[in-house]
Amino acid sequence: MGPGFFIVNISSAIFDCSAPDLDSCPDESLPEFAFIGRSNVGKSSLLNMLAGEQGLARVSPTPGFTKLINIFTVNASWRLVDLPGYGYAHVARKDKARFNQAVSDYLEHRTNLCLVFALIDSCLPPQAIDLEFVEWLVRHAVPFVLVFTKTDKASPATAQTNVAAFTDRISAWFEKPPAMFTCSAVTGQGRQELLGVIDEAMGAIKTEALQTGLPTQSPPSLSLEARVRENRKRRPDLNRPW
Ligand SMILES: Nc1nc2c(ncn2[C@@H]2O[C@H](COP(=O)(O)OP(=O)(O)OP(=O)(O)O)[C@@H](O)[C@H]2O)c(=O)[nH]1
Ligand SMILES: [Mg+2]
Repeated sequence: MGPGFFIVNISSAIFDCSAPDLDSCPDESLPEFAFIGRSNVGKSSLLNMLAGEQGLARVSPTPGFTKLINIFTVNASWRLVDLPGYGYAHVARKDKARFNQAVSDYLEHRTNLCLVFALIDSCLPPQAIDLEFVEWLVRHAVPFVLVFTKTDKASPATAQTNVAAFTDRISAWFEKPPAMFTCSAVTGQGRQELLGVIDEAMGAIKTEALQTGLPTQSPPSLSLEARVRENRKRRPDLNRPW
C-alpha cells in the first residue's frame, strides 16, 4: 500500500437484504465489493472478519450454505456482498441452476459492482473449477483480486506452493496478473491489506467523481470497466463454468 492511504475504519456494518436474483437487489447508489468462490471456501467468514463482526454473515461447515445474494452496508457509504458459492454438487439441480444464474447475472450486470474478491482455498492445489471460474471472470471483464483463504490450516510452505501453482496456471491469461492476497478468518491475517484495497478503490471513485463533477457517493458506472461490462450484457453466456 503506497503512502497516502489509510486503512478504512469500519464504524457500522448493517445487514441490508437477501436477494434471490439481480432484480431484487437494492438500488445501485453505493459501490459494492463482492465475495465469490467455491462453496465452503470461506466467503461469509472473510466478510465477517473484514467487517469486524462475527455473525454478521452466517457461516456454516455445510457447503452450499449461502443461497442468496446477501448485502451489507458499511459506513453508510459502500457495501459488502456475500454471494452463494459455486461447485457444490449436492444442491438440488433446480436450485443450483437458479442460484448460479443469479450470481452470473450479478457479476455481469451489476453496474455498481466495484471489485470482486475471488476466493481460493490455500490448502488445495489448483482446482479445475476455480481455474475455469477465474477464466470466466477474465472473459467477462469483471474486475477482481484473488484471495487465498484459510492460511491458518495449511503450513506456510504448502500455502506458498499452492498459491504459486495457481499463479502459474493463470499467468498466460494476463499481461499484468491480478493482485493476490492471503488471509485467514481465524487469525485475521490479510485484513489490513484487503481493507486497504477497498480504501484505495473508494479513493479512486471519489477522485473520478470529483473529476466528472458527480456526487462523491455515485457508483463507478461511468468508468471504462463499467462500460465494458455494459457492452457484454448482450452476449449470450454459453460458457458459464459453474
Ligand atoms: N480454519 C479456518 N476455517 C475457516 C476459515 N474461513 C472459513 N472457515 C470455515 O470454513 C467453513 C465454511 O466457511 P463459510 O464462511 O461459511 O464458507 P462460504 O464460502 O461462505 O460457504 P458457502 O456459503 O457454503 O458457499 C466454516 O466451517 C468456517 O468456520 C479460515 O480462515 N480458517
Ligand atoms: Mg457463505
